[in-house]
Amino acid sequence: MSKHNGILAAFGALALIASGCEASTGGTDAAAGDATTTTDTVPSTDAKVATDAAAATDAAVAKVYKYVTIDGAPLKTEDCTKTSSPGADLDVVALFRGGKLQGVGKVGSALHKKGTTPLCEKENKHAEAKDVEGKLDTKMYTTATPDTGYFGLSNGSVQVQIGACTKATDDVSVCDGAGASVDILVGDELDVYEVDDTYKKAGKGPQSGIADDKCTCLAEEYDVYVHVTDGGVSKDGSSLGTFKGSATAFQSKAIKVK
Ligand SMILES: [Ca+2]
Repeated sequence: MSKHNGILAAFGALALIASGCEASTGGTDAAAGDATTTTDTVPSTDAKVATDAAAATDAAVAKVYKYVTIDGAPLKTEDCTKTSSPGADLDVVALFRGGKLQGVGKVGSALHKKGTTPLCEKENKHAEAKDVEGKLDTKMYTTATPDTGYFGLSNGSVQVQIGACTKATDDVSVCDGAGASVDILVGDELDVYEVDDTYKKAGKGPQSGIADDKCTCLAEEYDVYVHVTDGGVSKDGSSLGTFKGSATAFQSKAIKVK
């Protein structure tokens, strides 16, 4: 009996030793765990978000554009000798930021270049590039009185800067574009008012009512670019795409600067 107890006592001591080992092993585990936690502090690697901040640097590098060019070449409309159409008829180029009108074609800034193979020149009764400057001012008549206020682009191009409104307004039929030059930023919106079906009495937007409903006012295509330097379309410019208005989709005029 006592001999048996002695064996049990020996087993108990072994168990204590064993649990002591486990304890020390557990301690090691705990230490390792803490160490791992420290490693988790690798979020300091997340501090590489600072590297992401490089994205902020990218944003800072985003171009600040100074010019808009609207190009009718290559002419995307039908043969003008059949339609007597001198390509897109441009009334206004307007710049919006956050829904606020920043300006329109700057007075005195319009620069017209004819297409390399001019088309529709003799059919074009609206060859004054300055009609792209300033506020929406087209007038269309059903009588013998000539229309006024827009520029027939044909397959050439016209470059303008944006001029601030002398008096703050969000109305393109009021803003004069006679103020200081306005930069064009990524994310801004350019609205090109090409004389199309939206100019009818039943049209939409500020141009509604300018032309009689009998006016055919065909919507025509044009390419839009923004660029940093004078004439820099292909050097430091960004193509914003090809656009065309319509009687039912006025928003197609809203062009995002990228
Ligand atoms: Ca005009």
